[in-house]
Order: sequence, then structure tokens, then C-alpha cells
Amino acid sequence: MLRKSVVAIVVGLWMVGAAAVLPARAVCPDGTPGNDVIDCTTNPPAEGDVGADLGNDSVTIENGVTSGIVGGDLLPDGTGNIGDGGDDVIINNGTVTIGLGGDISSGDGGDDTLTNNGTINGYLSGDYSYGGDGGDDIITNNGTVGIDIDGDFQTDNGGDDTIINNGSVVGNVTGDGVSTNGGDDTIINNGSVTGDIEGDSVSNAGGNDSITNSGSIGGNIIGGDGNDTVTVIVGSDVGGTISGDAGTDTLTFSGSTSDEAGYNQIQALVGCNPCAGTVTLDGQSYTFNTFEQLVNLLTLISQQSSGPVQVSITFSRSDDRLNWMDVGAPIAVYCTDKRITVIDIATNSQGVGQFSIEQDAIAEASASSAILGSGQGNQLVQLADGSLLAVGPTLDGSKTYSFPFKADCSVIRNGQES
Ligand SMILES: [Ca+2]
Ligand SMILES: [Ca+2]
Ligand SMILES: [Ca+2]
Ligand SMILES: [Ca+2]
Repeated sequence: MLRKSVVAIVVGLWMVGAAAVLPARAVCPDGTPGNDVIDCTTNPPAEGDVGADLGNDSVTIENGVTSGIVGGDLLPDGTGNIGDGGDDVIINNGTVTIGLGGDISSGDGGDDTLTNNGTINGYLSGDYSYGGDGGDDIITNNGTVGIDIDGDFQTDNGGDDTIINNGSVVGNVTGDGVSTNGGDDTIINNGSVTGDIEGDSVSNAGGNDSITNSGSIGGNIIGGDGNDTVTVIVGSDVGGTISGDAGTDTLTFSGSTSDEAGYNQIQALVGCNPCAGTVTLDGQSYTFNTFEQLVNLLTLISQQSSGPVQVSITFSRSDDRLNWMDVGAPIAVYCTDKRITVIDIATNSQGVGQFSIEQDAIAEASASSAILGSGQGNQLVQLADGSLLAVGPTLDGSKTYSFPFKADCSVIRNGQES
């Protein structure tokens, strides 16, 4: 009797142990209205879609798996949901034949993180909702997207989305599709886009979008409504036209070049308003229109007998950059009789963001200092004596750079780090 019990216990323990060491069953389940973790190691059953349902879900489509629609808030039967979408994380390493969306629902979209490392034959959308506002999504394509990437499509108001393309898009990349009002989107193309890159194509107000191209675009770059910033990196390709459209838009050229003629073409346009024309840099032609400001952040490299030497004519005074003498400054301060612009500079010498203050908006100095504007961690401060101070963290973040000047664009002294 005792012996039998011991055997039963030993067999039971062995079965538990065996279950623990068996490989996980290959699955691809749908989600629930709660928070789900879905790892598809086989093709999804039934209708072929993966619906994570509402909640904050994590969905991974593994390499070798093929699905139809993958939706962070899609119903399990593959149709659109009712309610607000959750904040979902979706990674596709396989093949999606129709589309992948962070929110396919009637309510407000969540803030989703979508990454495609595989192939999506259709669309890749942050929000595809019918009635609600779009969420703030981060969308990265490292693979192939067969139609479009949209931050928001068919939403009410678009969210503020970040779209990074390192792969191939056989279509358009759009911050806001048929939204009512567009969000403030950041679009970075390091790969290939056969169509257009567009900040907004909306029926009401457009957002303030930032579009940076270091890759290849077959079509146009379109800022749409709102105050947009378009940055063209040396060597990038734009087959069509670069347009700021309505709003106060800034076109920036950035990167390193040894093309002195191209550099001089761009430098000669600094101060333009409106800005339109065609320049050729490093063999690439860029045709642009409807910009109100052109910024030259290019570094001109000159060849000398001793080898390539970087010369410091990048920050020429003639382009209105007030702190041109502060090589390595973390911000570029531009001043005209219309506005003062502070551009944040990344360690790769590319401008990564900016804010502007209209000269008309600068009031009389008050008894204490006042912050006139801020962005990217930088500030423009008006001191009690009426002078201005542009302040920002140094490139390594260890100190604070400050540059004093006056609203009439005269320099008080060189910038200092402290
Ligand atoms: Ca979602
Ligand atoms: Ca969105
Ligand atoms: Ca937008
Ligand atoms: Ca615009």
C-alpha cells in the first residue's frame, strides 16, 4: 500500500516535470478584452487574422508565420472593435497579407508601438478608427510594406506619431490621412519610399510636422498645413518636389559635403522668404517651394594635400546665425527682423528640432526675467535689462551653454558653458 502510494507520487512528479520540459505548443490565439500577451508561432486558425481585442496587448508574429490582419484592438473574429483602443506593442517578423494596425476600433486610439521586421503586403497604420481620435504611435519599418504607412487614417483628430522607415515602402508614408485635424508628426526616412511622404492630408487644421530624409523618395515631400520642418540630408534622393505648403515652414539642409558649388547655391538662398527653387548638391537635385525659411546646417569639407580637412565655413555669419563663432555649440540661434529661431543641434551636427519667437511678440522687459519660448530642452529668456539669453544643455549634457544677444540681432558676447 505504502509502496503503491510512493510510486503514484513519483509518477505524478515525473509527469509534472515532463510537462515543464516539453516545448510550448505552437499557437496563435486571439486576445481578450483584457491585457494579453500573444506570441504567434503558427499561422492563426479560422479566419486567419490576429485580433488582440481591447486592453494593452503585446503581439508578436514570428518568422515564418503568415496572417491576414493583425490588430492591437481588433475583435477576435477579425472585425473592428467598439470602444477605446489600448496601448499595444506589435512586432511582425513574418508575413501579414492584408494589414497591421495599432487600433482598428470606433473609439479613441491608444498609444501603440508597431515594428515591422518582415513583410506586410498591405498597410501599416497606427490608427484606423472610425469616429475616435488617433493615439500617439511609434511606427518603425525595417522590412517591406506593400501599400502605405499611416500614423492616423480615418480618425477624428490625428495623434502625434513618430514614423521611422529603415526598409522599403511601396506606397506613401503619411502622418495623417483622412483625419479631421492633423497631429504633430515626426517622419524619418532612412530607406526607400516609392510614393510621397506627407505630414498631413486632412480636411481641417494640419499639424506641425517634422520630416527628415536621408534615403530615397520616388515622389514628393509634402508638409501640408501647419508649421512644418523638412530636413534634407546630403546624398538623399527626392524624385518629386519638396513643399512646405500653408503655414510657416522651414527647409533645412544638413550633413557633410565636399560639393562647394552646391553648398554655395544653398548658402545664397539663406534669408529667402518665400523660399522656392532648385539646388543640386552631391549630384542630387532638390526642387522646393512654399517655405518661409531656409537653414543651412551643412558642413563643407575641403580636400587638402594633407588629407580631408574640415573647414569652419559652415557657420558663416551671412546666414544670420548669430552664434556662428561658437563651434560645437548645442544650439544655433538665428535672428532676423521678423523672428528669432533656436535650433537644437544633435551630436551628428544635424538640426533635430526648433522653436521660433516672432519679433512682434517680444514685449517690453519686465522687472524679472521671462521665458519667451522653449523646446528640445532649450530656452530663450528675456532678462530684466531687455537683453536675450539662449540657453541649452551642452552636447554631452554635462554643462549649460548660454548665449547673450539683443532683439536687434546684435551679439553681446560669445556663448559660454558653465
Ligand atoms: Ca491600440
Ligand atoms: Ca496615430
Ligand atoms: Ca501631421
Ligand atoms: Ca506647412
